[in-house]
Amino acid sequence: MLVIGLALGSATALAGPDKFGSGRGLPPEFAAFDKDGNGVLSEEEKAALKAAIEEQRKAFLAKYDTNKDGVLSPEELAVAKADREAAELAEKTATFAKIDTSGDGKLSEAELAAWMTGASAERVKATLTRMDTDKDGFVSLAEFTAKPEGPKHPPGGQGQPPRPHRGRR
Ligand SMILES: [Ca+2]
Ligand SMILES: [Ca+2]
Ligand SMILES: [Ca+2]
Repeated sequence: MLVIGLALGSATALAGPDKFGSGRGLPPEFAAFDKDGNGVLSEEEKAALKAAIEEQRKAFLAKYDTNKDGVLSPEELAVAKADREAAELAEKTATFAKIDTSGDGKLSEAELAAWMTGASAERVKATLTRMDTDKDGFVSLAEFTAKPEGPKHPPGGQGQPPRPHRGRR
């Protein structure tokens, strides 16, 4: 699930700062290919990563290119997108349940603080404020799973295939 995992990475980027900034220069998806663990991918490691991405791309195509013409039509892409969104939602819902230790279906500041280990009180507050769109002081599941309206994915419709990577080459 490398390609999709990369896309998911951003969606779950708020899944705890403890997983990030651990001094490693590579995101976990890439670090897996950093065999000697020096934080840089050698040509050989890059080739392995590329091969894995190509594998993923092929698997992705095989799965969603339902009419087997080698191209993902807007309709086929829509299916892929729906699948990915469902997976994202499932993942976010699972994360939400983990954070909601009281099990009341909403995240309090204290629960967020417990989850964001090492984050300052300001940062916790800022995170809460950012997600708490109805301003009731808690993050509901709907708020937690809401899609941030970002300019990252301009509504295309030109039938472009999704980029498996974000700006890395
Ligand atoms: Ca097709
Ligand atoms: Ca709670
Ligand atoms: Ca709220």
